[in-house]
Amino acid sequence: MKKIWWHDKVAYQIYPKSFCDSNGDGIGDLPGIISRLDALKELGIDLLWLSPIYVSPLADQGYDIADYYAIDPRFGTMEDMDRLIAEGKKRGIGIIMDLVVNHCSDEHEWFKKACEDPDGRYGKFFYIKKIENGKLPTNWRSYFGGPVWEKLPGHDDLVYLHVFHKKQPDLNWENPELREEIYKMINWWLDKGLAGFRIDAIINIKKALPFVDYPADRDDGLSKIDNMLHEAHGIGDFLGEMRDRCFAPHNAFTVGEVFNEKEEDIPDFIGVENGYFSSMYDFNETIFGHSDDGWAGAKDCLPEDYKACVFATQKKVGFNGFISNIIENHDEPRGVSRYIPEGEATDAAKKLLATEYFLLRGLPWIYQGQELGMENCPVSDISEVDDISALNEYKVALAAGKTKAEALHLVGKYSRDNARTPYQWDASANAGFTTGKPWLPVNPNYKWINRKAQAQDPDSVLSYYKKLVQLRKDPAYADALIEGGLIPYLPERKNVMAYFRKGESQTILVLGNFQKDPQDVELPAPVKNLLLSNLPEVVLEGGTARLQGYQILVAEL
Ligand code: TEU
Ligand code: CA
Repeated sequence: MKKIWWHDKVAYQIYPKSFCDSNGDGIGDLPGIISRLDALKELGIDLLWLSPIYVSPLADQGYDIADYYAIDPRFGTMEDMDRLIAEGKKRGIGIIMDLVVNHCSDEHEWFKKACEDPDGRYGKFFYIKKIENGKLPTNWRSYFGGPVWEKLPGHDDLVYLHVFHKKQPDLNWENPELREEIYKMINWWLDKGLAGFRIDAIINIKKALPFVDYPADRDDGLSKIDNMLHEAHGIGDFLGEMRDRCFAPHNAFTVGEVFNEKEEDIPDFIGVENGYFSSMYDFNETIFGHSDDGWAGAKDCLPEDYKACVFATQKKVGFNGFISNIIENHDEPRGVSRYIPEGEATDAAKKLLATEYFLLRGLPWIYQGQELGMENCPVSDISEVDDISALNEYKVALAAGKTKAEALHLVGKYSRDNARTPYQWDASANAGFTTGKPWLPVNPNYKWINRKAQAQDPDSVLSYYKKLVQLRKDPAYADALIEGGLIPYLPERKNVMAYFRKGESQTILVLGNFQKDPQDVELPAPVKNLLLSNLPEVVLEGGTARLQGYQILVAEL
């Protein structure tokens, strides 16, 4: 198979606002990131995705862009950005930016001009409709709650579409003039030396036409966006055009944030030959347990559920491309707090989870702080919560009959703030993130979960991640661990999560006991070479692995 340059890489996501603050204003920034590049290189990072840092009112923390060609002063300057790209290149780290083109900010000049002249060129960059007989054009529900239609400022008879926040008006991708503006911007950034893009919420750019209502799924009479997306066809026309006009000519790496994909589309999305994107994220375990009733109806993702979700994606994708594997990102709670049963998130369990996802077939992504085993942050009052999605879900939970305490517990469990508390660098004030007042409080556990303490501890979660990265990058095992296939082993065994990585001439077994109680597991073949374990003692007796609680081993057979 043709070797693809990024297949043996390791990727990392930074949420700039919470990573490292260089000037004491409590907000992470580009100079702060540059100052920490050596730490990322030491971890073994090759690709670095930054969540948005463009000019923005931060209504959705930067996913509401008011100027695609400028860096928001709170994060730094374009010179800082150019320096980051250059310093990254020196260290062999490619910089990936966030491409947010399903919508822009209502403070973007395009939208301001649309308000001045809804029938003019810029009015056609958006979905602006007349209110007929006092009824909104459709009954779709925004991802952040409420109707997707908002009065167009200055026009009582007109509304505009926003599938996310009302400060995020959707861009009309049916309009070729809008698409030309988007492609021009993408190419401008790629010409500056970016390695590529993570592509935000991209499945939403193709709406089912004509706009109609869908069956209400709650007593607010609204219908979740997924119901409309299910009827939307033809997104490939836009994605193929964007690839051909922008990504392919620059040989750019792209990874799609794709929810609600249609299974038959996957070969077109990330097929090795000419997919619309280089890769896309596996969100199967991320969306497990979601309910039409919001967080009030959500189900926990237990080890057996996690295993089933991960293996289902591996089976679905197979050799049809190279999926991107995560346990968390800036939109999700911390992985170790979500996929390890409550109260059992020991270092051993965190290392087991790390091993299980990191050695899957695909590109592994580490989200900032995940390499330290950072955990969810307790919430004692709704006034502490920043995340607009969590604030909406709190209201939905109350409306569903939950008490304030129950609704707050759900926020603590699922809020995106869990991933957005400042990076825990050391045990000094504010975990070394800032000398000022952090924009979001630091998790109080920074005193014992922090990078400085772990860097000096050979048994720390951080030291273990470094071993995982080194193993995955060891050319001796690339045959199995990079291009090899994945075959589940004993999938029916409760709380055993095990799989083969099978190359042309090499087989590696990943064998994990995903529970706190010990259990014996028969080995499929003699162990030729024990490559890694998360516990110091590995007991293999006559073809049986006697695994302790949350013990995992990686062995060449
Ligand atoms: O998220 C897209 C998205 O649909 C899901 O992440 C989810 O619906 C959302 O996080 C609400 O919980 C992307 C970005 O990752 C997210 O941070 C932005 O809020 C969103 O798009 C809008 O740009
Ligand atoms: Ca700052």
